[in-house]
Amino acid sequence: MKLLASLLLVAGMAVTPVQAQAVQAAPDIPVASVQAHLSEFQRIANANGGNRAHGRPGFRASLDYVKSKLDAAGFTTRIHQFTASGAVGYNLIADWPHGDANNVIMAGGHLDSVSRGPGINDNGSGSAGLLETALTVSRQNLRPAKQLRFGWWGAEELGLLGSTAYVNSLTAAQRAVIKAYVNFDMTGSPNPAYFVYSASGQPTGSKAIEDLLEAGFASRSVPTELTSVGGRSDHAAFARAGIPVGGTFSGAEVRKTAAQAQKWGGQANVAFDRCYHQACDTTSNINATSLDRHSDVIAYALWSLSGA
Ligand code: DPN
Ligand code: CA
Ligand code: ZN
Repeated sequence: MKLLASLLLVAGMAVTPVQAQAVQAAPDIPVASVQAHLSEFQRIANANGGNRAHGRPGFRASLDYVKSKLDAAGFTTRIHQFTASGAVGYNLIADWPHGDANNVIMAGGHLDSVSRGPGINDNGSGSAGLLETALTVSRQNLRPAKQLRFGWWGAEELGLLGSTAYVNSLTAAQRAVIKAYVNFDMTGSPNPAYFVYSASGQPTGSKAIEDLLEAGFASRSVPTELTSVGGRSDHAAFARAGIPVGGTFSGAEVRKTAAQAQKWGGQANVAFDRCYHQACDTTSNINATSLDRHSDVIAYALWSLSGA
């Protein structure tokens, strides 16, 4: 059965059903703490030529910051090294060493910025929300039924290179234990949307994860829309490997419609993120309400998926 499941996963056919089983209420992630991580990413960019890009010192400094917080909180961390575009790249993998290691729930986002700016919304926001969620797991001394694993990816901006290198480094058996991957890339857009990745837009898009993320926003009375993000972020590497995926997104270069402005507030006919991939993607380019809500949904999803 195990071998058959692995073979099917390699063939990209099997989608393991994801079971949501919230036992303990998900915590409220403190947005001030998420913002403090963003300030640190901004400080790191300022001290390293204005960016946190692949192959540049600001990327490695960002990774070292996240890793030191996780190590102090009791995570088992590992730096996964790869080479891309002639430079050494790094992914940071952090396991909460509790729960069933044969049933792993994974959450991640990219930690690199483009070279033009500090990348605070793209993707300091998702990175910081994931970090604060992980630290909350530790603070609560969570004992989930399934094992929780977090990933911070390098070289996403060059074509999902870090997440792809990580997935490619896993054996079929190691892939098979990952029952779900949820991705958080851009969660604090200044003119925000509350998008959930559409399950139908992915080879292994999971309706169960889509439903769960929608329920997370609904629990805070936030209306959502589904969006087809296709292969534009790191979930794609996991989807290609047959792992059920989902995620949330507050929008990038596309303009908010009048109907969306009515529903979510903000400005119609203005991009969700006017500073997308620009030097102005700084800590001023963050909507705190969006950052707060998306970060709370990270926790909502992980508590539920892991059977916390
Ligand atoms: N992946 C983002 C980027 O790095 O440019 C943009 C994006 C994020 C697009 C999430 C779709 C969904
Ligand atoms: Ca919160
Ligand atoms: Zn980007």
